Amino acid sequence: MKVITRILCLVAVIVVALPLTACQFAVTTEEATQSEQPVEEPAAGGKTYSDLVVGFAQIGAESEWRTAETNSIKASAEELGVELKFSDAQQQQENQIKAVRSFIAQQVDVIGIAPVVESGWETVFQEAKDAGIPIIFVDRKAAVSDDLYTTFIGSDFVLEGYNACLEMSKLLGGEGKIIELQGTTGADPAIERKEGFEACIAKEAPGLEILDSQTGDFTRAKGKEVMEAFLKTYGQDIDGVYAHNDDMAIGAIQAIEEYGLKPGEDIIIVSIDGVRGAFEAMVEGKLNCTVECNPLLGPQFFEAALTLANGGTVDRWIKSNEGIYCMDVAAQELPNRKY
Ligand code: GYE
Repeated sequence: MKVITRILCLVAVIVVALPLTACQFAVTTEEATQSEQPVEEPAAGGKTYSDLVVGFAQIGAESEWRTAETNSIKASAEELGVELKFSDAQQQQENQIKAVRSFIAQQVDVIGIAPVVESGWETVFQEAKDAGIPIIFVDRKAAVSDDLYTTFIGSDFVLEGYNACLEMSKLLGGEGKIIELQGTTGADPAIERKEGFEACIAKEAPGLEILDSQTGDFTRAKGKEVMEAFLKTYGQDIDGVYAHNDDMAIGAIQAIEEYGLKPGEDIIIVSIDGVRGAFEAMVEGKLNCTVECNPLLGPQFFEAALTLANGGTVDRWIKSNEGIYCMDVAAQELPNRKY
C-alpha cells in the first residue's frame, strides 16, 4: 500500500512539475532572481516577535480562500506572540484606506494589506511612508511606485492563469469554447489570471476560444448568477468554464446542474485556489482541475514584518510554491489539504 501511495505521489509531482516547467517564461527574469535572495536575519539586539505591533487590512470574507488566509494570519500572530490589529473592510476600498490610516495613528511597526483593487492607493501609502511605517502587500499587489511598498508576499497569478489554460486545453483535446468568470474587477489576481490564460491561448492553445467573459466578484453567489445568464445565452455551445477562483466555479457548477447539464462532463471546469470545497467537487466528478494558490501566508508575513521592523530588507517578491490538482488525485489529496 505504502509503495503504491509513493508511486502515485511521484506521478502527481511529475504531472504538476511538467506544466510549471513548460511555462516558466511567464515569470519575468528580474522578478525570479529577486525571489531567490534569502530573507535577511533581524539585527542582533533588535525587536523580537513579542515586541512587534502589526496592522493587517484584510479585504473581507468573499471566498473560502480568504477565510483560510485570515485564519493563517491570526493563528500565526497568536503563535508568535505578535500584537495584531486586524481590520475587515467588507470588500470596500474606502474601509481599507480608513484601516491603514488608523494603523498609522496607532503607530504600528508594520502594515500588511491585501489591496482589494490595484489602483487608488498612492495618497494613503505615502502617508504610511512619511510616518516611517513599511507596507507589505499580502496576496494582492497595488499599482504604486516601488518606494511605496517593501514586498509582495504571494502567488504568480499570470502563471496560474497560464497553467489553468494548459489544463483546459488538455481536457478539451485542444479545442473548445470557453466561458471565463473573472475575479473582482480591477483586482490584481483578476487582471493577471486573465492575462496568463490569454497568453497561453496565443502561444500554446490556439484552438481555445473565449466565448464570453464577465466578473463574478470571486463569490459563489455571483459566479452562479453570471453562469446562469451565460447558459441562457450560449447553452450547449459552452465546452468549458475557466473560473478565476474555486468559489465562482462552485457557483457555476450549481447553475450548470440546474440547467440540466453535467458539470465536469458536459462542461469542463478549471479554476484556481485549491480550497477544500474544490477537492470535494472534484471527488464528486463535478470540477476537473484546480490550480493551487496558497493562502497560508501568516508565517512568511510576520517573518518579513520582523525583519523590516528591525531595519532589514526583504525580497521584493516572496513567492508561494504551488501545485496543480485534477480529479484523478482529488480523493487521495483531500485528507492532506490544510485549507
Ligand atoms: O484567489 C480568491 C480571493 O487575492 C489571491 O482572492 C487572492 C484571491 C483568491 O477571494 O479566492
